[in-house]
Amino acid sequence: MARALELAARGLYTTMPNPRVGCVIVREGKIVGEGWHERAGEAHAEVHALRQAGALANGATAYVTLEPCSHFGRTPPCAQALINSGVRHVVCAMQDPNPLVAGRGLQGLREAGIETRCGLFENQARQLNEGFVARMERGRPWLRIKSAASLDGRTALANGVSQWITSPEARLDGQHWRARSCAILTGIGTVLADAPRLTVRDIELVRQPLRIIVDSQLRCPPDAAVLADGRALIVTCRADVTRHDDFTSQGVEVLHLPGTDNQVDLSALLRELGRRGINEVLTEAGAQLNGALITAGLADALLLYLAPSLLGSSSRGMFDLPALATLTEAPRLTINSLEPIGPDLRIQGQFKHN
Ligand code: AOF
Ligand code: ZN
Repeated sequence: MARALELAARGLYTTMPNPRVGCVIVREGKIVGEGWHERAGEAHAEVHALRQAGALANGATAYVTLEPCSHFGRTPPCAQALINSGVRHVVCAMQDPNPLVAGRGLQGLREAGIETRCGLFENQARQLNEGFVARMERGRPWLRIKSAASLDGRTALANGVSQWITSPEARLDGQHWRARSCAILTGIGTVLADAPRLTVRDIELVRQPLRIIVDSQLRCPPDAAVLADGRALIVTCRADVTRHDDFTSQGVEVLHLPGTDNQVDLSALLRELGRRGINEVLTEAGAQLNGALITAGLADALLLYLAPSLLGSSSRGMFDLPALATLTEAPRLTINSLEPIGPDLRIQGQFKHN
């Protein structure tokens, strides 16, 4: 299963909106077939592995990082392919949270007389697909907030200067997190202040992540760098369609989402992204949008790069949160990892929702 997880991870940048899945077929202690899902619309992991194993699959054990599917989607059901191959045992890491499958794959295998087990390396399998799992289980994507700051948590000087606080190594690491995401989310403040492109430049991709700009008053300049080379979505409270034309005429979609106090309803936005098959969202935004996402309970994870410098308390902070009266109200996280990246420090945390 550890090997199957390794194979699954090869699809990190390419399987979306599908999950990353790996499969290993073992007979008499030897691997006779391996495969992984490469791209949505193409063969599933099991199909590749079975093809490699050929007749050797007969009587073998298949290890799959996700319950084999039972539905006719873009490809025929893998559970049936496993039954046809003559495998005797199927071990999977986790059930498929897709309501089209949800246990029916395993059930079909059992009914065909195949011995099944589920739950081996389950945590690792869920973590590899936290976006897909989140979308299937709760209807909205996994949302990761990325930020880069000085050791004292400052992201820019008081005059707005922020390039560059962290090292090129940390910025390259950030590119990997963009590449694995279905969408990059930012706010109009960041677009106006930093003119970012928010594209992936150092990793080869099937397609760029969708860039989403929360712009309640539609202040985005139509020639903003973030809108260049397609795949951008502006989310606004302004219903004025003639203003939308400035963007739609260049192929940029404008999504009108009313909210309270003329602020985009972020929860509605995330539900809409879930409906569109977005698994992982990486937020690269300023203190306002970051803070609003955390306050609304929509943030799942934090990816934080800290540079070994101090910018002082007159510099800008990372999160605009409502003033707290007691420490018990503070949003809390668990730390999942702590690693040096070049001269900087990378912290990964997960928000505790209660
Ligand atoms: C598997 N093995 O390798 C993957 C599975 O549109 P389709 O036909 O590709 O089906 C996609 C769904 O199949 C996806 O939502 C998930 O439930 C399952 N993915 N299943 O047996 C695989 N990638
Ligand atoms: Zn399948």
